[in-house]
Amino acid sequence: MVIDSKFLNLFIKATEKAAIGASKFVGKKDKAAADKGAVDPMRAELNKIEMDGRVVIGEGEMDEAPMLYIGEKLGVSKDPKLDIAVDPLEGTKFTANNEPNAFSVLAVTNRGNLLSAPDTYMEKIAIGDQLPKNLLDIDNGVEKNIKILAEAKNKKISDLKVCVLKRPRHDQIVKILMNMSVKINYITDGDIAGVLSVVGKNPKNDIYYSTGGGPEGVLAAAALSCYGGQIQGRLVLNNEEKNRAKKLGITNFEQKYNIDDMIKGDVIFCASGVTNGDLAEGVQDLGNKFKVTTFALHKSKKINKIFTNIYKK
Ligand code: VTB
Repeated sequence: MVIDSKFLNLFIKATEKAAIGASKFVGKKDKAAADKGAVDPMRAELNKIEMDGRVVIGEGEMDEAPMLYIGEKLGVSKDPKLDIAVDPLEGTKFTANNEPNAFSVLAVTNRGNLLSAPDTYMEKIAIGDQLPKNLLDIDNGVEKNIKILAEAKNKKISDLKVCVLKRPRHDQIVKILMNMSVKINYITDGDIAGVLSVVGKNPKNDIYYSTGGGPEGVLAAAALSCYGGQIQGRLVLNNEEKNRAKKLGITNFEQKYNIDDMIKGDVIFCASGVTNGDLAEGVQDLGNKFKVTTFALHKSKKINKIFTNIYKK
């Protein structure tokens, strides 16, 4: 079942209003205020949409308002039944410090087609399109995965570019990559854009290889699925998080999720820039109005486009 194209503009409006809300806090060194600045307008817009919407990926679980929490119902109609993944502000740090790559993002599928995962860490490897299905496996380890990828892409290992989230927890991955003379492109935050750097016209990277947020993993998977890219993820859960995962129906805590396990069927994905970034330009304050830019995908309609909209203040 496809998602009606009339919804695309409505969801774009939700991320654009969120981006405007967050943009008021750019450079203000207040991550929490910036996040709330995005959440409130996103919720208000989503609640206007004629749908029976349900948050399956959010910033918290069960009634954790003011965040858009997992299980929250959105919209004003009984149909269509849609599942929504939200990250009202991806890059709270970027926003607080006025750095590039902050954006407001969401993904939408029909009911039951998006993995509902708790807000925990997720190990992730992501690669682009035109590659054999389920080519890589987290349990292969870094060295084997890199060798398999080089062979599948018919590239020299030293020509492969790997995107890594700069964190001490990745020291071992980095050590192996360096020993193999692979090129490493670090990001300091924002691994939705990191994962998406493996697809597009001239992909910046051949693979993303790091542990970041689980919600960000599912959101990135939604976008990747529109390109034919691949991702494999595994949640990283402590005991308390295992209980939270259980409540969302997850029983196998070691499960490796391939892209088809995270996302099925039609997808709408919208990312509106707060600050300038790889996916979209940031919000521009034009005095009496805002100019907002959104990178949007609608899988079934083959839409992959940058939208620009003006909002009166
Ligand atoms: C991850 C990543 C996000 O924050 O959640 C990261 O997926 C937090 O990681 O894209 P640490 O706890 O190691 O700081 C982002 O980079 C930005 O929200």
